[in-house]
Amino acid sequence: NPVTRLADYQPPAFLVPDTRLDVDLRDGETRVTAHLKLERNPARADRPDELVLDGDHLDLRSVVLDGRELAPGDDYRLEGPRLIIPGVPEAFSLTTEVRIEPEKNTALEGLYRSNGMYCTQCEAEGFRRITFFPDRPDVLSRFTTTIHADKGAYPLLLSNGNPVDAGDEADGRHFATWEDPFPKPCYLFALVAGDLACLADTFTTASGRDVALRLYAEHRDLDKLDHAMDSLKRSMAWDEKVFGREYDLDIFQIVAVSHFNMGAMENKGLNIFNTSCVLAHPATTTDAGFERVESVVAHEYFHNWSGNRVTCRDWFQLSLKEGFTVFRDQEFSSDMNSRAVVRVENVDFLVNHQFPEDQGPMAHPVRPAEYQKIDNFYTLTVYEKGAEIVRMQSQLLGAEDFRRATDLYFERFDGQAVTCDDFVACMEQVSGLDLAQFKRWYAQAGTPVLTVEDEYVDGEYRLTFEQHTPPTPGQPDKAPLMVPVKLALLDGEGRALPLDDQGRKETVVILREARETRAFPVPARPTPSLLRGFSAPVSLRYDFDERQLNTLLAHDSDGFCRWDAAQRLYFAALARVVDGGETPADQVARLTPVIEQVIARADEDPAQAALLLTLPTENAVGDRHTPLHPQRVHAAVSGLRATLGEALADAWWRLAEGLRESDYQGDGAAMGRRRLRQVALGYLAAAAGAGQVDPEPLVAHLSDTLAAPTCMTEELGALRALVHNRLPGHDAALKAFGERWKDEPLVMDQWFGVQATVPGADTVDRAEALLAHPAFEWTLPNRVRAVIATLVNANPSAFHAPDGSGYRLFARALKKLDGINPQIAARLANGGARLKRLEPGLAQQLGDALRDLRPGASANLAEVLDRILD
Ligand code: B3K
Ligand code: ZN
Repeated sequence: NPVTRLADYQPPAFLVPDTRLDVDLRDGETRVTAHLKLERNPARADRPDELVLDGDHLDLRSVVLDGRELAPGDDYRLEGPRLIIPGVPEAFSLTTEVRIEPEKNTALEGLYRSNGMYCTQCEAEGFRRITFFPDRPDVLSRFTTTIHADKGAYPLLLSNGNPVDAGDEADGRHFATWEDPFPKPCYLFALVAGDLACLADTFTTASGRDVALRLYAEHRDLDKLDHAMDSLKRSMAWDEKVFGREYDLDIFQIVAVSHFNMGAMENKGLNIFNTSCVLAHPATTTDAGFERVESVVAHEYFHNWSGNRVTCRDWFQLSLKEGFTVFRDQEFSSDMNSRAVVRVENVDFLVNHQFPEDQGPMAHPVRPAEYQKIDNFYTLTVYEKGAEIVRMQSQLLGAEDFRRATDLYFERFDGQAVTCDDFVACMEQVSGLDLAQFKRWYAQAGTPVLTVEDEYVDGEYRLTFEQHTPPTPGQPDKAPLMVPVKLALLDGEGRALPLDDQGRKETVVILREARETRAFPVPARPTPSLLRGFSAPVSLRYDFDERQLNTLLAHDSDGFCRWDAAQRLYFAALARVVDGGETPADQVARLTPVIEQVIARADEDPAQAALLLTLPTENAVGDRHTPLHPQRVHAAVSGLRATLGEALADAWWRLAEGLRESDYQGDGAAMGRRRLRQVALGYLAAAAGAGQVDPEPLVAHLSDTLAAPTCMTEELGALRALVHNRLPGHDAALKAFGERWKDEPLVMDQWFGVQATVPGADTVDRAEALLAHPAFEWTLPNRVRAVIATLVNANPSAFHAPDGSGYRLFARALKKLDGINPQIAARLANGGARLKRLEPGLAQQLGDALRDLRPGASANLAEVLDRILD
């Protein structure tokens, strides 16, 4: 695979101020004519006289330069996927005509078909599958797009910008022309042709302009668009208020498509969404689904400024738009919901998904220095750790200066393609801070470990911080980072102590050295509340004793620290079972008082209580034990859940009954209550499944819920409890559910997912059967994720089946998918990243299965396999 390096960046040789596209859609034969205005880029001193355009899967029919048709071989040549025209003038026009086959495009990149509609996905390098073009984010062009198609089959023709012309053509065909006044890189191009239903609304911007809002989906899904519309309007208002960003076109459109490689795409004025991230209805969508729609709608909308108006110079800068936009959507969700709960959810996700990435073979900096396939770098590191880096800057500057800095950033770089350095420079200019050392966060991979030790002498509490970032692939040595550590000190009653003369009870220590000590004059040895709000994305090591953790859990005003204390108590209990030879029952006496206390206060914030009562996942526990014995970890976690289910059965029943709703409510408080109820039911079901309590009353309760559910959260929760714990009647319930929802693909994804996550090695056989189910489609990424990705990533006791059958299924699926959709195959392959941590017998089997895939693997898949295996 060829490697692209940040150090080799050169500005483009030619600019494309204007692009006119003519797309003639005909089933089996689509023609794309591109009229480009090109001119030499003055920023390129070496003045190359060859024009090089990217192209992929294009059948080139003609090339016309300044009105003269060029001859293949003499006037231009095709070199691999590129079109090369030597000896071009300073400024010229170029028209190319190509044929493409969207119907055969299962990679879902470029122009393709999904359920009878045409749509596009161009980021990162998909535009080259539509026409020849300098397919790089620093070439910004003004696009005018004309689409022609059969009017009956495709009454709706959409592209970026504003509609400027439309009309009928011969043979029952029609056309529409769209003009986007904002110069943009081609990765933001989009086109849709289909027969879709529309939900329309308007939004009046702060300056009084009316924007038409249109959401499109298949006709049967028209009733599932209200939540997305509501989320969109709230996003638009929020971005005006919080970031001063107003929408800029007269129309904003979102189209839902069922075949989509990821969540959604921020194409200028025409976002395209995976149906799973836009459709929502209480009967078919869980509360988590509603939250996801809200945040993804916001995220893509926010890109209009952070990504589109100001875009990336090159793909190494991806986090410039993604990290910043994730930060923006997290802040939006915090303002729309409970800030403390959203913060814990975001940290939980980062720590349990991004940290493992940063500690494994795929570790890379937030701004990578090189890649083989950029598709493989749309990672949790670029997105989530990137968001934490922006968050730290926002905290270092404070709210006011941060806003001034983002204003400066948007103003200074509007219409430009820029770098992460440009972003940080705005922070520095406004605040006067020197962020040179801080910028190591962008360049250095790996999770920093922050070890804290303390002593109390002569009325002084001394904290010593030691930071160390372990080596990652290609980066053996790390330099100290700038680490903001927000902290408080709690007294015996859990009250925060004054830390200085002004009586402040919270402070931020900014670490710069490998080892530093800070002293605080306090009357007695306190309990430290460290890394409040998760002020830096580090792994904190401090030897908390159980009494301190109980104090933090009971009294800390910081939501993250409370949750972290609970997690530490659970991890410690599980470690005593996994490695210490104790049993789950041995943990009950220590954990039940803690849990009872959380339950007693659950009314205050049921959603937060649900988070505090949730045990760590098997993956999270497994990542703390080397070598990894997945079955041992599974036995410990499921054993503890069942044991706590039994020991606290009365309390769980009180919650489950007390929180049961008679009518559906969609507000946040109701969602919090449902969430806590599901946690309670989960404990009871685990106990019933393990035979530790009589299953009969619970089965009756769950069956009642399934017979008349108030919403999908309740219905799916009841199904999962029955099926995962193999309770009486689980098969019949699955069957009934599958029958009831067979025409709702997104619900069927859940149905597949529930079955693929039944704990136990025999689920591999079950998964094989699911792959043979008539509703399983290899070309539908949501379905592939529902069965295979959930098995691999969320069901360790099945994936790591002792006989290696999980690994063989994994390898077979990767091979099959690689021929259909290499991006999806490569993403799924990351599920093998724990290989080196596995106990030797399993590591051998997984390695053997993956090594067999290397010959003939796509560039996407090969890059991931190489990292995992080498
Ligand atoms: N920018 C897109 C992701 C594109 C992924 C291309 N493989 C969605 C988002 O982050 O908003
Ligand atoms: Zn994004």
